[in-house]
Amino acid sequence: MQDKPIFRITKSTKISVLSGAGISAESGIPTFRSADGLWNDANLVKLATPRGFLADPERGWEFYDKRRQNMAACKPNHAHLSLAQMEKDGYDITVITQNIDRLHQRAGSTGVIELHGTVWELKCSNPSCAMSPFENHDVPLKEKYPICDYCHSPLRPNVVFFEEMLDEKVVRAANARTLDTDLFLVIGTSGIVYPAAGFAELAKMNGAYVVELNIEETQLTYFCDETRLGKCGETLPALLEEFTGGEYKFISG
Ligand code: BV8
Repeated sequence: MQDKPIFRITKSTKISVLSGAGISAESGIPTFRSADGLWNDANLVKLATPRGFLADPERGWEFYDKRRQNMAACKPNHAHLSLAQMEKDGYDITVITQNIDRLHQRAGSTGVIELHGTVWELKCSNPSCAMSPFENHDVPLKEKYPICDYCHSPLRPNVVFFEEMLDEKVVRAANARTLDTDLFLVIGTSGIVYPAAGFAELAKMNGAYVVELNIEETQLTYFCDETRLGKCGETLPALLEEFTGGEYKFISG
């Protein structure tokens, strides 16, 4: 049987990545839906909704402060680093991430599209307050739960909670890039959360070659051109070397 022709990456290939919690798993950040996943605890899911967080901001901040402490202690792994090196080596690559940990940026990727915001920015929970989101890297947080200096409402992490719309500009940027992509890599996501998972479907419908990297099959597997099972810290550098015909060599530093 004729082997499937390998996809060939050149410097003009437009590569986009949709990453999920699985890309940060080897860095030590827990995923959401595995056996010990965060979202198995319904009380925690509630805290990741606007109503749930505001009903108990102290509990909400306890949850997010703990995650910030965990993320601060973690480092980018070979999956994040191999994407950042690809960019440094002059390939046209854009990361669209569901993650809020900023490990892609810490690895050196730029122009990362953060679909769900980031836990390293705070914003006022009062939608009509003039205060804009700001960086905050206090680990642990200085107060039990921080209050807005302008309107004294509780501050919250600048992440997209469940039942919240994603930022329109962010969705437009992700859409535009997905529609201008030759190779779409779906890395470490269960493909359950929308609209994020929809970008993989859109890429496929738009004719991109879609490769899924995961440790198990997901609900996106059926339409992917390839699914490569294994830890993405290993499978991703290998795939990039294979698809560039060895032009690109991941240097683990
Ligand atoms: C929206 C930020 C319109 C916060 C997150 C009913 C009511 C309300 C809404 C809905 C509803 N039904 C559906 C919806 C829409 C909802 C949704 O999709 N729900 C799902 C659960 C069904 N979406 C929304 O609410 C979105 N907004 O739709 O607005 C609206 C408005 C009002 C009312 C209705 C709709 C907003 C979604 C954003 C939510 N915020 N996070 C925080 O993190 O605290 S979502 C959360 O899930 C994270 O961002 C996470 O990234 C994301 C997706 O999860 P994954 O990244 O895929 O992680 P997961 O653990 O699931 O999978 C990890 C994968 O990695 C696994 O496959 C595993 O096998 C693999 N893996 C593990 N290790 C490795 C690996 N792979 C490779 N290598 C390894 N080493």
